[in-house]
Amino acid sequence: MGDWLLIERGSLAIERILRRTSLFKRPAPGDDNRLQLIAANVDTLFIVTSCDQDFNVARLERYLVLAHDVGVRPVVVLTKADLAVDAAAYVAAAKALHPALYVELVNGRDAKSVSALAAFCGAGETVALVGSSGVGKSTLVNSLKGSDSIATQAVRESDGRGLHTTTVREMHRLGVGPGGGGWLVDTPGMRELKMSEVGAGVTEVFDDIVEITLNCRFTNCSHVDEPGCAIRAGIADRTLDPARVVRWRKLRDEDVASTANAAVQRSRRARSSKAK
Ligand SMILES: Nc1nc2c(ncn2[C@@H]2O[C@H](COP(=O)(O)OP(=O)(O)OP(=O)(O)O)[C@@H](O)[C@H]2O)c(=O)[nH]1
Ligand SMILES: [Mg+2]
Ligand SMILES: [Zn+2]
Repeated sequence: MGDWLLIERGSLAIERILRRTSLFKRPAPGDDNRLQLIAANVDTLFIVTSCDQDFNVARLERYLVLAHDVGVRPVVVLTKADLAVDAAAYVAAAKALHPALYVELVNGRDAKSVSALAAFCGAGETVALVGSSGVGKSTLVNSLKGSDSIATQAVRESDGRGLHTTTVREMHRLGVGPGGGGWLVDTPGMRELKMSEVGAGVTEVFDDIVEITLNCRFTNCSHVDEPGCAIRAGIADRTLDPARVVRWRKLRDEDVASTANAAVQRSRRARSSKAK
């Protein structure tokens, strides 16, 4: 599949061999600090979530961090608009994540409804679809292709979760014609999305908060109990959303910890390969 990769290896050096316009990676599920490459050369990331219990601001922010970190344009695609009582509320919550964020509300089963997404899928464009199982990624691909060749499956009735219908990453070519010619990468629903070495992405997604920290009296302010903390002042005068600050700190701390951990593992591996 040409440039398209799914690699799971013990060595992080792979990242340096690949020269891609963009490269998604994440810590592989499990605790051994390996990286899993998700997709390369992606122009646009459709972050797919449904207008129901799948919708989760903290998880969306994680995907946004990934997209910003690799320099891919993120688009939040809200599916199952036809089933939602108040779809506009989901749109508003998604738009609040970042001022410049594209948010599209669709009924993924309806070709007309997804036509706004075709603008991102023109000739030479590659779009990867990510999100939980059952949110309708494969359904979107079918509707954009104008076919029903890709398997989809109803979500479990008891809790609305998907059944992991798509099990491997697959590339699909959109028909040539207006709004066609692009490539779609359908991916299996992700169970967890850990973050490592995405500090730049965290800074971009939370650029407003990072800017405010520049006004803290101490450059190493932890924003907990220091005097002259601009973050706490912002929370106090309600210009900052405390929940968003908490999510920022959590992502930043997670990134710092796992990045340090990955660096240690990398040098350990380098030393042991030299010793051989
Ligand atoms: N009513 C409605 N149903 C939808 C919509 N989008 C998807 N579905 C249904 O949701 C179910 C799951 O859709 P899939 O496309 O298989 O979901 P997926 O994200 O590809 O799931 P995995 O392959 O498991 O990751 C199917 O029964 C779809 O028909 C939508 O916008 N509205
Ligand atoms: Mg699927
Ligand atoms: Zn502070």
